Amino acid sequence: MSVAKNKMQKPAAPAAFDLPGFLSASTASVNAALDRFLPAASARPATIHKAMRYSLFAGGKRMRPALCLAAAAACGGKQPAALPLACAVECIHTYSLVHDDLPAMDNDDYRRGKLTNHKVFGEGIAVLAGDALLTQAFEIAAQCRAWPRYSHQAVILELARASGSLQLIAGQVADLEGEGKKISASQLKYIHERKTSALLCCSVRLGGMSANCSVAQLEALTQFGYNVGLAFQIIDDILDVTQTSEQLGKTAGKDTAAQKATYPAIIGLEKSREIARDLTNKAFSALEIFHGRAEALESLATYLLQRNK
Ligand code: GRG
Repeated sequence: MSVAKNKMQKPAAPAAFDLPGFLSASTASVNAALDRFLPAASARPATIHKAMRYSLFAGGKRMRPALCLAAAAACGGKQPAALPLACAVECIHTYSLVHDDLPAMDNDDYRRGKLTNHKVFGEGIAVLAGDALLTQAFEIAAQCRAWPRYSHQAVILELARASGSLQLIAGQVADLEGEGKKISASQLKYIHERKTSALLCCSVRLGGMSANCSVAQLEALTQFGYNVGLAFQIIDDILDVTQTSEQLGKTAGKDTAAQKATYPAIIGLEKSREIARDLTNKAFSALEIFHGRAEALESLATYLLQRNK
């Protein structure tokens, strides 16, 4: 038998998932939808709408919307149903970055490779732009359709809980209060779970809800989101000490300068990488219930572990 014939007889290997294609398509859809949902830059008062759009369209990686759309796909959902929720999560994420960059918080000059919101529009407008983005998120989410298993109330509750004083804000408070102090690994985990993992987890859960997912699928997405979210923050901590400001599009080395507790500072770089890998493996295991239909989620988890910005 010739070599050529042998090759032809081999069963075709499943085509590798095209993550760059998925990411560029999801980013384009999310950007177009955000543009439709947000008031025009010229709408009065123009300053606030320009400021909201400035940070929202500054070139973020759009990972939370991608996770939301990928989760919807794993549950057999259609993109148009998930899109408002993907946009809502990105508005909340952007609000948190605008406020985190303020002088009263992390006091940063660069974000997403551009001057921070308050550097361009002033502190007062930056506070208001963050407030307006947070409110916008709920306005957008309220426009999604309801599903047999998930009402509007369930969707709004999901967003409110992830961004409220027991999750995102709790993480930020603990982060602020921990600056300059020696904190334990378990306190650091508390911060990471709330500051980062809660919104990532919310993103995949909302994606599942938009596909009217089963209770078991929602639980699997919760496990996936929690573990990927923690891994994401550990990688963020690692990048802060291993990458340059140019590579990150934000000031590198900020955590060390602010004497912030991070995984590399507490347990070292290698151990931090190992934990991020273990968490990603746990996230993969959670996807077994989807029997190969969660390719986009799997691919995103690998990408988030290996990213360099
Ligand atoms: C102000 C309530 C409030 C919360 C702020 C977002 C945040 C909490 C702090 C910013 C610093 C930080 C390390 C946050 C953890 C989440 C995180 C890693 C944000 C950066 O997310 P990316 O990398 O950013 O997805 P882009 O710009 O790509 O969207």
